[in-house]
Amino acid sequence: MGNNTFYITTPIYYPSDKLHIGHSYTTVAADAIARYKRLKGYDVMFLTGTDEHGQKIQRKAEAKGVTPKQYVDEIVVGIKELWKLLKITNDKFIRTTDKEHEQTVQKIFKKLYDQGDIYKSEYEGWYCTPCESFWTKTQLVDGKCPDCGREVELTKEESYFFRLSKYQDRLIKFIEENPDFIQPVSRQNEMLNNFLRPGLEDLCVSRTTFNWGVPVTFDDKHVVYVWIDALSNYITALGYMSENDADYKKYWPADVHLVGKEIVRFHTIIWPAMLMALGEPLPKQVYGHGWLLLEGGKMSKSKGNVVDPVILVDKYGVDAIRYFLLREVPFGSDGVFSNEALINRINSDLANDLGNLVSRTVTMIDKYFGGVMPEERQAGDFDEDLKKIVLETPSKVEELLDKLQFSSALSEIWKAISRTNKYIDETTPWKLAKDESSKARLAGVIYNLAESLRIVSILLQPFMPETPEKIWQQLGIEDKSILEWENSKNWGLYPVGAKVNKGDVIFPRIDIKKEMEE
Ligand code: ME8
Repeated sequence: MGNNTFYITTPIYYPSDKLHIGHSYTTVAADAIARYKRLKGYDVMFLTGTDEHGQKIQRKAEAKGVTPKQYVDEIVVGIKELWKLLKITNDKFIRTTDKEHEQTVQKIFKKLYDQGDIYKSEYEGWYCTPCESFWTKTQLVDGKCPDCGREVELTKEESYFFRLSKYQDRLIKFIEENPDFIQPVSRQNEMLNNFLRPGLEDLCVSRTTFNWGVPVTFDDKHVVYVWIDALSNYITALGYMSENDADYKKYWPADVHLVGKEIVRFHTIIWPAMLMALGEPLPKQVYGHGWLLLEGGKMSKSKGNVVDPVILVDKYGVDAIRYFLLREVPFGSDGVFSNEALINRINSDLANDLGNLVSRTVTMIDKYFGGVMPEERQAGDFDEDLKKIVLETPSKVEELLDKLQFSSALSEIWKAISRTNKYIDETTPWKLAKDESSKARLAGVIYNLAESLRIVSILLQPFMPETPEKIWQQLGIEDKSILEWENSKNWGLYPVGAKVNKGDVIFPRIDIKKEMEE
């Protein structure tokens, strides 16, 4: 483990259906952090992937008349295309059907069995024969199968169990001693009070009622059931327990596992207990973000009330979608996704505030100075205040991004953009342009606008993969060294003599009335 490495993961998604905007939310957030850390000079490992085993996928495949592998292969192609469309810069993509992953899961299972952390017993549950599903008593609806509403029978099935209960005290101690481990803090209290302190039961980790899973090597009527298979991805992807474990040595423990709030429990109880049993270090942080809701309900693949990210990106562009996802809702909280809110954000923040600033600045250099930033310029009122606000922004953005506060970080950047727009109103360059003797002051004003945009564009890079480049192109910045992250903290690097390129509007306004009617 080097000091300069940074390992970030998303959950591995179920390829049971096409992914929706909720999955994109986690992945875009992880991507923004990965990009930010790379800009800061870290050696980043960013992992995402798919969780492909289990009865649900086996059934879906049967219904479609294909093998489970054929079924997931097709969905995974679409998922990879989606990440490409959203400009996701993951370094690896793990599939739980990868041979290396399956082999390592088998080794992990065997090791835990050999050392007594996994044992064979009986799983007692309520069985729905037509659905071939086990349910716990609390899952039943009016004593019937929650899926099909038919009668269930109390049945016993031979299963392997993981000794989760053995790790309870160590887990409580670890969480209490490491307050950063579970974030936001509210989720830490929830884990301690609702799950850990009341007591943990051992966990059923194998099944015999379906076979689409990783076989248990020493008892092949069993397949490894869900969480041991899924959670292990974070280390199997790095070559854990394999000959080529250089990445494991380099990047583990993970700096942050980003997950939705509904799976915080698995990541902060089962996963650390597994790692304790394996004698491996625990991840530094599990961050459980909130849900994107749709008209009061959670999006779900099966409900069909999904928002298709492919359609949204085609319509509004990748940067607008990424901006909206990261800006609209504070990361730890739930928030509502609506087309109307999306269009409002695009029009007010992107088209108005940012887009207008770019086009006004470039237009003025074009119109008043023949497209070339002149050398002679004069300082004046409002300059120092503008400079102060803009130069305060980079460290605020860093502090907030380090805490995964995307929305507040963007809001700080927009404060700098608004301050710059206000500076135009204060300095009235159109008036200065009328008087030849104010030419140097006019140049000073416009220079400050360009400089402010240079700084803002550097800071936008983690969030928006396309816009900064467009701004640099229009401002005629060729020397990339002035665009390095650290140079967002230095004022005065926009080059004299830069030749601007007046281009297309970077964010066209959207006619909300027309859009909502479609
Ligand atoms: O749970 N709002 O996979 P999954 C915000 N395979 N985030 C959302 C969301 C929404 N409406 N809907 C989904 C699994 N997500 C397991 C994980 S990890 C070892 C195994 C995001 O396909 C969020 O990150 O159901 C959530 O945790 C994840 O997708 C669930 O994806």
